[in-house]
Amino acid sequence: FLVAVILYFDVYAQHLAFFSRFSARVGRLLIEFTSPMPLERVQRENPGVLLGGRYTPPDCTPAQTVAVIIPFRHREHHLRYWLHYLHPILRRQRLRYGIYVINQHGEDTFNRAKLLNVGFLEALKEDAAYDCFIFSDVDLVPMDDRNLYRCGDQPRHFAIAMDKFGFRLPYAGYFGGVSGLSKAQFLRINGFPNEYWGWGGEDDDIFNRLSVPILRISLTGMKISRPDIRIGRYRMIKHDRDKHNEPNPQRFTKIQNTKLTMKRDGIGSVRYQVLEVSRQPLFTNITVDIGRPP
Ligand code: UDH
Ligand code: NGS
Repeated sequence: FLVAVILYFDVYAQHLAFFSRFSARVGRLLIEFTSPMPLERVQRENPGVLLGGRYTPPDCTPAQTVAVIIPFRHREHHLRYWLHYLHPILRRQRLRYGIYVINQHGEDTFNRAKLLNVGFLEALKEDAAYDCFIFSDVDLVPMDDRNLYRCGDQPRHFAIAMDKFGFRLPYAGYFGGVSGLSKAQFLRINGFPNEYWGWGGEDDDIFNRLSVPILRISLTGMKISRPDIRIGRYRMIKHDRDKHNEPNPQRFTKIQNTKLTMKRDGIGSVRYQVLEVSRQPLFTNITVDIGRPP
């Protein structure tokens, strides 16, 4: 009997060890962007990911369904690295998730926050079960898989220690790069602004939305939650400034007025036209006409 018990635990331990090789989180990761990354390789290495970039863990029932939203135009090269690194991380984190690349059509001025609003609505059209939204730039890869891509009681800022800022927060109110809000948190601030055309300020506007008291009743603003500074580390893929995403000269005045503008400018007022939804093996690509600055 004793032998049988010992044998049983031995087999069980081997089983665990076998599984953990594929699925346990590992902590710090080695991230580099030098070797070429063909999409076929990324597909081959992620056979568990379903069409459209959907994944459900086979061995547990996650509490949340996470939509990862990526604002995008002309960054195919970055997207391949992002998919290569993020799919295995999200899988190890046992998430039920989908990846949505929101591709701005045409060559008019880029508008990151408006694309994120579109991503929120379009992901929900794909699957009404999404209750957590992670908004990620295409060029940011976490260096530690303990930085969990899920939502909590408070809005979450994930990219707090980027290599380009010396692995520190550049300023206390920084909310750029990668952030996450539950559906309820997102709706409570009327989503993101649609009126920031070009580079800069839209993330500060989102920070203001989260931080100011809402309406005049004493609803205090929400409090941003962040991971430990040793865990929220990121590598950014180096790149030059994109065309048609010049610094927006209006951004400094606009972020002074968030409290006034957020009621009329947000998820409730976003206008756009979806041109194509294409379910790729590792992500869903949504090409959208979001118009141009007035
Ligand atoms: N994005 C695109 N295409 C564009 C512009 C932006 O996909 O043409 C997306 C992409 O997800 C990117 C995000 O929007 O990660 C944020 O834009 P960004 O990468 O331009 O912002 P960042 O602050 O860089 O990272 C600003 C230019 C820095 C130039 C530095 C030159 N050494
Ligand atoms: C601030 C910008 C933010 C931007 C941050 C980091 O100054 O939108 O720098 O920029 N705010 C304004 O311009 C009002 S970065 O160093 O990543 O290019 O996210």
